[in-house]
Amino acid sequence: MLDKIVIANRGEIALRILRACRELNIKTVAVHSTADATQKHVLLADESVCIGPPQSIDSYLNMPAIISAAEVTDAMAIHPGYGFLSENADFAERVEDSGFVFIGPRGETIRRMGDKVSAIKAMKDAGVPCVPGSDGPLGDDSEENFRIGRKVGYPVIIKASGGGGGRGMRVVHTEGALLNAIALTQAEAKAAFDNEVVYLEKYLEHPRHIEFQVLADNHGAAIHLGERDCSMQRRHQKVIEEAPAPGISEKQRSKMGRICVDACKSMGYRSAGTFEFLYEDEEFYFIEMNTRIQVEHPVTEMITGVDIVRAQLEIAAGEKLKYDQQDIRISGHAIECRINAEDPKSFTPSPGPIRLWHAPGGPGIRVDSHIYSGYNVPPFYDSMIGKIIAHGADRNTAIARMRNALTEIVIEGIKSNIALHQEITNHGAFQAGGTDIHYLEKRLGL
Ligand code: MV4
Repeated sequence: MLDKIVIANRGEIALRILRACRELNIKTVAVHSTADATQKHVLLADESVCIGPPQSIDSYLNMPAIISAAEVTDAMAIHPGYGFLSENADFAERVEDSGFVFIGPRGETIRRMGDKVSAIKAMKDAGVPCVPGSDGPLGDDSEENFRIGRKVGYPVIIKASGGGGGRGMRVVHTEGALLNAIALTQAEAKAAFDNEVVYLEKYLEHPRHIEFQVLADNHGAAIHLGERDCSMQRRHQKVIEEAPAPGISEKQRSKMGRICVDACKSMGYRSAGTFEFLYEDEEFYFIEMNTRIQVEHPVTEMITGVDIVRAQLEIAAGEKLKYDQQDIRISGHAIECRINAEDPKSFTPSPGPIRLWHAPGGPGIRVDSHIYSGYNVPPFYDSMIGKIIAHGADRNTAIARMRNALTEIVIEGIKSNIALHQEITNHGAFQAGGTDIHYLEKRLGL
């Protein structure tokens, strides 16, 4: 096993990684900014190293500072969590070139999946269903681009290959708007990602966002842990996730899961990963792959009993997967509400001191949060301060437990989105299940 690792993140995921390490008797090094010295995981870690001032660019994104912290503490590996450097291929390579294990896929895999054109090509070659489209970069031949647009059929969407997660995309409704949209998206992509490559897809108007969780070891084994529905979102920020996805049959799950597992094997994938799909009219269309642990991993843990962070650590230590696909059984239903320190009306961040915090509890309730009474939410980072996860034998039980949990929470000193979660979970459309990616923004009147 790994003897000591650096946790190169903050907040609830840093605490989640620390807890997995303690279970496995792995020593922990917390690296933190000057604003984060009193974070719960910093206080609990075996060692801590301050890596810089509050701004992420100077601390959590500072590669030499993080690698130096691993060197001075004699750690063996670095866990990047999510966000920050987690999907930075150069960082993964620099970590491994410095003699440490990067707890995630190989740098080369991160790079291939980070470039959306090459990710889609790899998936198509591996037999994963993709959105009909240009099957590669758009060139500067207008007639050829018109031909692609006509073949795919309007509306279409132009996406930057260097984008992802909702950045660098433009919907085109008519042929007359195509060339201008391509030129604009190329210019924005060049400025934002220093990569002007764009591609075209059929624009799906009312899809759901359903993603499959996979685990792959360094010995050629791979399994899937079923899917999550992440359609409840606002401005590309997920608000509620759940597993399994309402209305997906065991037959569809095992078919899509097998396709993802085969794709992992064909590209030599390693560690935890997620295949993101749009789901419309009973069909799945691959859009992106995430090569990191995700915020919403707990809903999958609750319905499978698999500790995904522990599995990442075991895989990084060179161990074989502890489960075959036949060992994975989906049990019940889990829902996660992301708790943000934000204004309930304007959604602007609401940092500041948490005067009082009472966590919810009871059967099937899990709280992944680093906050405590007296903790100060710094203004420099993401406003998510924790996640409530409710598990139950069926979806209605999970919803009932979540609604109870939301009424139990006491949080004073900062504003939060608890009331929004109550509104959503009390509403018939959510209770029926299967709302699309536009549902929440429409309800909020955006
Ligand atoms: C799409 C799409 C419709 N059709 N692609 C946005 C984030 C990025 N991961 C991909 N996105 C989309 N790609 C085609 N061909 C609609 C979206 C989209 C979306 C996807 C998932 C979750 C929320 C979303 C919100 C708006 C648009």
